[in-house]
Amino acid sequence: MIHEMGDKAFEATFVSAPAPLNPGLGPIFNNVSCASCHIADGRGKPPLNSSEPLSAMLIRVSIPGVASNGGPLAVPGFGVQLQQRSINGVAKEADVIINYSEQTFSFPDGETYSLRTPTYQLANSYIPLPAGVMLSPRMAPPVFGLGLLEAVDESEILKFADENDANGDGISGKPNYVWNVLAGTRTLGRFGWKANNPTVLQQTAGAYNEDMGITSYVFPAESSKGQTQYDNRNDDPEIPDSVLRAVSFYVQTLAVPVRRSADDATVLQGKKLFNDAKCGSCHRPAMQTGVRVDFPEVSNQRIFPYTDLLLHDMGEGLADHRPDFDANGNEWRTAPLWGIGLTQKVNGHNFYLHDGRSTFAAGSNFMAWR
Ligand code: HEC
Ligand code: HEC
Ligand SMILES: [Ca+2]
Ligand SMILES: [Ca+2]
Ligand SMILES: [Ca+2]
Repeated sequence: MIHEMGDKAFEATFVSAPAPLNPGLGPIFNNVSCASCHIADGRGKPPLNSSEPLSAMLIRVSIPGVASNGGPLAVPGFGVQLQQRSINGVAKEADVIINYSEQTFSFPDGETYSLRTPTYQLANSYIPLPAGVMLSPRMAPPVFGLGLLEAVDESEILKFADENDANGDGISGKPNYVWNVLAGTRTLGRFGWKANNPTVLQQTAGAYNEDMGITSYVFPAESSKGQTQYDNRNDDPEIPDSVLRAVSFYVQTLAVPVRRSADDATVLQGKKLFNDAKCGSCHRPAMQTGVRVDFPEVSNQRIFPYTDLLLHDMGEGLADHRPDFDANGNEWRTAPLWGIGLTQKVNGHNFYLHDGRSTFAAGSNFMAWR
């Protein structure tokens, strides 16, 4: 029941206030609904060239330094997220222009993949951007199975942490501790490409606030407050608590796709390669969820998310050079791999990683087994 209410709200398109249905969009925003970025509860698609507008992707911004909550330092006049769209009569913050240089590589079996290196530029900003602005491009990730990841006890996750590689296996997973708005302190981060968000509720409220310009009880101030775009409407919070809670519950209870073709020879070969390459030292196959008395749906289950929810240094190639709480500019959260083999089917593309730069051939052996 709440799940279905949340499902509808996840798809609801917001419009600028006043309006009879779903008002409050903006004044500045990235997109108009949750589902416009998390397409079919799956992932977004990056622009393919510099003339395609940003849609299911957003750019976090900050300047060097640390905010009082330990997080990124806001860019004066822009905050910590860039909104490249706005309602009528209001200035967007800036345009984002993406350019790619593309290189093709081959796997040992001859299958090819390409890696595109994107560069990002901001143009037409409504006021001049200060020097030294750091950009972190982020594509909308899939949103299923997150209630399960949220239910894993912190101690279970910290078991895999080995920040200084004390066990000498070359893998040094590190937890992120991030600002938890409702707790009023820093707690373990689990969500977002840098594990920069502690809970599904805060992630959801943050998405309404920054991505769509919709205020709620968790974030009651417009993201544009203090900027010239601010609308001064006395209408906050723009969604009732019940809607925020229902959407959060919807995301928490979205089931993971069932594993397919587990005995297929190609799949077994892929599994062997995955094990031989030690992918599982970051993409941990299994975890146990804790006991959540209030949330039996996700309690006490053995899950197979293929992540450790920790940060890893992925090198200069993938770096955004923008710290996010304890994550430095080279570090990213191990992306969960469950359900990833369905990306082509659900989203019609194979663009992976935080900025969607990587493409694998459709139906790649490498990916199909989960
Ligand atoms: C403009 C596109 C966009 C919109 C609109 C949007 N999201 Fe997201 N979502 C993202 C991006 C990008 C991330 C990754 C953020 C990060 O790394 O900080 C994300 C992350 C998430 C996550 C965490 C996923 C994970 O694996 O860690 C959840 C949950 C989520 N969004 C839910 C929502 C909900 C609910 C809404 C609507 C209220 C919404 N999003 C609207 C782009 C969007
Ligand atoms: C050192 C830890 C580590 C190891 C080892 C590792 N990964 Fe990852 N993997 C990551 C991180 C971190 C990301 C997210 C990087 C980003 O988005 O820029 C990621 C992302 C991915 C993605 C994209 C997921 C998505 O949702 O876009 C795939 C696919 C993947 N890894 C597969 C593998 C395979 C296959 C192996 C073994 C050959 C492997 N990884 C080994 C840490 C690791
Ligand atoms: Ca608004
Ligand atoms: Ca902003
Ligand atoms: Ca408002």
